[in-house]
Amino acid sequence: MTATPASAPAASSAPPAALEASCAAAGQAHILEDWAALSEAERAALASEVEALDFGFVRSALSASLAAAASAGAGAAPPQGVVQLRGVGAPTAERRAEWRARGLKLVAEGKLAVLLLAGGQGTRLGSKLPKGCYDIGLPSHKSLFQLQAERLLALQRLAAQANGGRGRPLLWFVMTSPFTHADTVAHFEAGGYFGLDRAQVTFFQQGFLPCMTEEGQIIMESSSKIAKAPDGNGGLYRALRVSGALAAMQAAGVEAIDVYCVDNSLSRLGDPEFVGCCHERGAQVGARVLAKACPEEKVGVFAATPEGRLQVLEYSELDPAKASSTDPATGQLYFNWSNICMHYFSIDWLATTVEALSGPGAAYHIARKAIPSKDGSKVPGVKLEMFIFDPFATAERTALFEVAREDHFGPVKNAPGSDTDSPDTARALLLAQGARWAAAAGADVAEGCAGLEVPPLVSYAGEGLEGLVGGKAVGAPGPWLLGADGSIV
Ligand code: UD2
Repeated sequence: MTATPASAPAASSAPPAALEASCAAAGQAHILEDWAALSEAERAALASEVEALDFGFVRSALSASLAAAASAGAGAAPPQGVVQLRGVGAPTAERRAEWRARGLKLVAEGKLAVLLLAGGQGTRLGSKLPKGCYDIGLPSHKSLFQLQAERLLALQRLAAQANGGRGRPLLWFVMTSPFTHADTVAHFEAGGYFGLDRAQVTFFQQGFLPCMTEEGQIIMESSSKIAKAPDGNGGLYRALRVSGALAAMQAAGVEAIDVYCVDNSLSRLGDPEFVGCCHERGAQVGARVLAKACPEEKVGVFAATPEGRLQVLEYSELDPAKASSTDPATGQLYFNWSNICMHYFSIDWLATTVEALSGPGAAYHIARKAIPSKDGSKVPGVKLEMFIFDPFATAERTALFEVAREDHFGPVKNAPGSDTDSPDTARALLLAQGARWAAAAGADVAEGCAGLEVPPLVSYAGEGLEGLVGGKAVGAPGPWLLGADGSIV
């Protein structure tokens, strides 16, 4: 009796009747057309992909998206710029201290949760692993995930200290995708959750949507694989319902969440000043914003809808003339506030939005792409993705909170060696921030010093360094790593 090699076609050549019926009923019978030639393993993989698909949802998503795209151009009034920060402006030190205390109290009472968007494929970076696993080359060689885990733990400790030494664990919800999930969980397991209690970290997966022709035919990547892509960072809303993560937040008494991007090396996740400000104002949606570096900077910008609601325009949607137009009253760029994908959502607004966007009829952005297909050719098709800011216009109460670029935005988007948004530029920003913090705490930082890495567990946002570095020399060239004992190595 010889063993059947895994790659040989299996005995029976017909697909299971139920599988065949569901594909046929959806007009997608071609998905199984190569079944007879597939191995057992390939058949199992294809069957589980088909079972995970909600054909009705996919069909309604495509038709709603095509309809929305068709009507978007017709008659829609042009967006206006957001010429003033909604109610934040230039706060006094006292106001900032009040917001910080309020934010720390929310953390200590378990009313704030932090949500990490980590489902993106990070193709521009060129790394095979999820972006959060990436080592941007700091002296400690910590990954982005580890830096963020330690920031979360540092914030949790600060909140407890500010509230009588008592505080709840700060819950961290990490959204992955089928492309990043396994490697992400493995990284956390290998790192022992970086000092966090495993129970405070919840991984949940966003969905994927099949790549299709405009007529709705699902494109096969191979004989046994459907061509698919993550459903965008706005896939968060459906994932929160389907995974049960929203229900878990509500059960835990969470009142607001702070959302950030895995690829922002400077992400001050859970920033108590920002969270405290949004909570005090009763904001449903809040966002940290930067003044644009220049009109042509490639970031999304905040704008007002004709009804005065909040929206984000991606740089691809803003023509150069509009991008460089200035408000005569202030001389400021009319579209001045750039989106760094660092958001605050009240749990009530989030629950309403999840309800609205995770059912049939939700519209997605349509990206028309040449999709690699099973016969080696590229098929003209569409990818559907939702952006996290798509539903912002439903919020009546919003807050845009200006932050300093050098302290809050260090994107890692492009491959090493690129001159913008690369691991090198992110590393330089982090090291420069640590040097600034040390100088402010009384250290003597030499000219030409390449910077100082201040680990999050030593300081979350530059606080408490006087006793460690006051009066010390931080020499050139460096860069250096600050130890919890005040060592600079
Ligand atoms: C995002 C913003 C853009 C600007 C820029 C600044 C969106 C849609 N665009 O553009 O306005 O703020 O960042 O850096 O937010 N992600 C998922 N699942 C997905 C796709 C992305 O979790 O299916 C995550 C990804 O892991 C990252 C974040 O969303 O944490 C933004 O990723 P991106 O590369 O899609 O967005 P980008 O940089 O083009």
